Order: sequence, then C-alpha cells, then structure tokens
Amino acid sequence: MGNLGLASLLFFLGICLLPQLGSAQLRQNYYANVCPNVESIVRNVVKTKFDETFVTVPATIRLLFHDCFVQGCDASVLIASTANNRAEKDHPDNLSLAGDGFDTVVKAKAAIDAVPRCRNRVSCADILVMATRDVISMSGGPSYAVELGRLDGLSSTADSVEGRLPQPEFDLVQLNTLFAANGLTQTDMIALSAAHTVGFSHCNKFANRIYSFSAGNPVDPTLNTTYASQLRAICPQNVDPTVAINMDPVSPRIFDNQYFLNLLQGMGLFTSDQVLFTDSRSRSTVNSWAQSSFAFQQAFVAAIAKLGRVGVKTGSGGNIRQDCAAFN
Ligand code: HEM
Ligand SMILES: *[C@@H]1O[C@H](CO)[C@@H](O)[C@H](O)[C@H]1NC(C)=O
Ligand SMILES: CC(=O)N[C@H]1CO[C@H](CO)[C@@H](O)[C@@H]1O
Repeated sequence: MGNLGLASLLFFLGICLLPQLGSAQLRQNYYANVCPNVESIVRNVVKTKFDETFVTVPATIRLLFHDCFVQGCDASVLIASTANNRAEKDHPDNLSLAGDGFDTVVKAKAAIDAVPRCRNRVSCADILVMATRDVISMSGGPSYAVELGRLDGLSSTADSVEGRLPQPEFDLVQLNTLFAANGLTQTDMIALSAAHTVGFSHCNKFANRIYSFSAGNPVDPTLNTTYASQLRAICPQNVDPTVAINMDPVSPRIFDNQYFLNLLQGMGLFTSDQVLFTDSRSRSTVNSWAQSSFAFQQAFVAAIAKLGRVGVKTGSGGNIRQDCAAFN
C-alpha cells in the first residue's frame, strides 16, 4: 500500500471511530479478568426472578431506558432518595418503574459480590445492561452480546428527569428530537418503542385518547374502534389509578414484533405508538418490521447497543458503587 493508500485508510478509520469516541472504553467481555463468570452469575439471578414473576421483564427494560435517557447509562435511576436529596426515581414519570426491576439488579449485585474476586468490581450500570439483555432473550426476544465498562454516576436528582423522557402524547417530531438528543435515529426510536410489546400501562396515560381527544371527537380517530371500546370498558372514567393494562393485548408476555402488527390495526396504545404508523415518514419502517421479525430483531439489537452508549461515565466521572441504591 502506498502512502496515499495508508493515509486514506487512516482517514477512513478516523471517520468510522469518531462517533464512538465518548464510549470507546466500552467493550464485550470487559470483566474477563476481574470477574470471568459475571454474565452467567447475572443470568442465573435473572432466570430465578423471571420464574417468580413476569413483571421482571418489562420492569427491567424500562429501568434501563429511563436510566440511559436521564444523565446517561450510569445507574443514577437506582439511587434511593435521602433526607437531603430527592432522587431521579422519585420523579412522577417513574410511576411504572416497578420494584421488580430494582430488585433484579440488587439481587444480581449480591450474587456477584458473593464471589470474592468480583466483589465491588462490577458496576451497577453494567448489571442493569446485562439483566436487560437477559430478560429480553428469556421472553422470546433476540439474544445479543453486550458491551460493558460503564461506571456508576455520582449524582441523581428528580429535577434531572425534567424534559428528558418522552411523553405518551408525543408526535413523531417530538419523539425524533428527544431521541436525536441521545444520539439515536428515527429507526432506532421505532425499534426501541417496540419494547411496548411487553408490560403495562396505567389508564391515565391514554385516557385522553378514549374520552377527551378533541372537541366533538372524544375518541382518537386513529384508534381502532373495537379496541377503543375495550379500553373504555377496562378503564372507565374515575377508574382506580392503580389499574394497569397490557400494552400489547395480543401477546403481552412475548418480546416479539406483534407491536408493529398492532399498529397496522390501529391498536397502538399511546399516541406516541400509533403515530409511528399514521405518520407517513415512519410508516414504511413499521410495515417492514410487521412483516419481518428478523429485520426487527436486527434493528432492535443495533438500537439497544446505541442506547447503552448514551452518556457513559469514565475516569473521575464515576465509580463502582458498593450499594446500587446509594453513593459510596
Ligand atoms: C418512544 C417514546 C416512549 C414513550 C412516550 C413511552 C411511554 C411509556 C408510558 C407512558 C408507559 C406506561 C407507564 C405507566 O403506566 O406508568 C411505558 C411503559 C413501558 N415502556 Fe415506554 N415509552 C417510550 C419508549 C420506551 C422505550 C424506548 C423503552 C425501552 C427500550 C420502553 C419500555 C417500556 C416498558 C418495558 C414499559 C412497561 C413497564 C412495566 O410494565 O413495568 N419505552 N412507556
Ligand atoms: C380493529 O381490530 C380488529 C381486531 O381486534 C381487526 O379485525 C380490525 O380489522 C381492526 N380495524 C381496523 C380499521 O384496523
Ligand atoms: C418505584 C419507585 O421508586 N416509585 C416512586 C416513584 O415516585 C413516586 C413519587 O412521585 C414515589 O411515591 C414512588 O415510590
């Protein structure tokens, strides 16, 4: 190879590596030397918890999403509030952060720390990433390798949540804007939204679509009318605020591409779900993943790897917590 060839090769590599800079320290098998069995230790704990309750699946996945979108994937969402600090998890947007997600991480951390060489060597942020990978594959979703090497963050406040999480009333532009701020494309956003193929929602998150959509049009016209009446039956006005329903009414316990098939039928639960099909700028992606589970899985694996790189802490920006719910 001549000098010109070498120069252009280096230039090309530079272009390829540039976008990865902030997360260049993440890699697969990061703990191979310090805690070689960490992935199987986590998987065993997650399997036990999964066998106890299916809620482990959605609870863990949503916890990772909220962690990464608020101050980066740094386990800031796991910190408990104290007398002096109202932590991230106590922001009202956390309401369906079911306790089982937190419990999964705490139990996995205890199992890791029971192995002397592993004790306090694996970050809570990485445990959450591994546990999420495991619940997804256990519920029928894709299996994938995870990048590790995140540190745990040094701050967590309820105020930091403000404006960082998407709202169920969001339209396509609002969704794209927020995801882009986290380095994610529209394609990534659509793939990650399919996490709503498992889990629950409280009635108040979509009540506007079935009771008070607009003047003269109480029901959102993009909502399937049969589905709308089912939703009104389960969620009457003034319903008990703790009532929650499956977000995927067809296969609520399988991490599959049914989410997209539902959108084709007007059965997306939130405006932010249904808009992916009603807006022509995202419809073709929804159509193709409704047709191909494989194509969806490939896109999801790529997108969740990118999600895991958001705002990763390194060096003096973080540490490895001894207790995932408290700063050292
Ligand atoms: C695209 C914008 C998104 C919006 C507007 C949104 C909004 C919501 C809302 C309102 C709920 C119900 C919360 C409740 O009733 O308390 C929910 C649940 C859930 N979300 Fe999202 N979400 C979005 C994206 C995501 C992403 C990217 C993921 C993960 C990759 C995710 C995973 C989940 C899961 C698993 C649940 C069920 C939680 C449970 O059952 O405990 N969501 N989401
Ligand atoms: C509404 O949903 C039902 C299945 O629950 C389906 O048969 C019907 O085609 C859907 N309607 C529309 C307009 O998509
Ligand atoms: C699981 C969890 O931490 N839930 C908290 C969410 O925030 C509300 C207050 O907004 C708390 O009461 C919950 O305990």
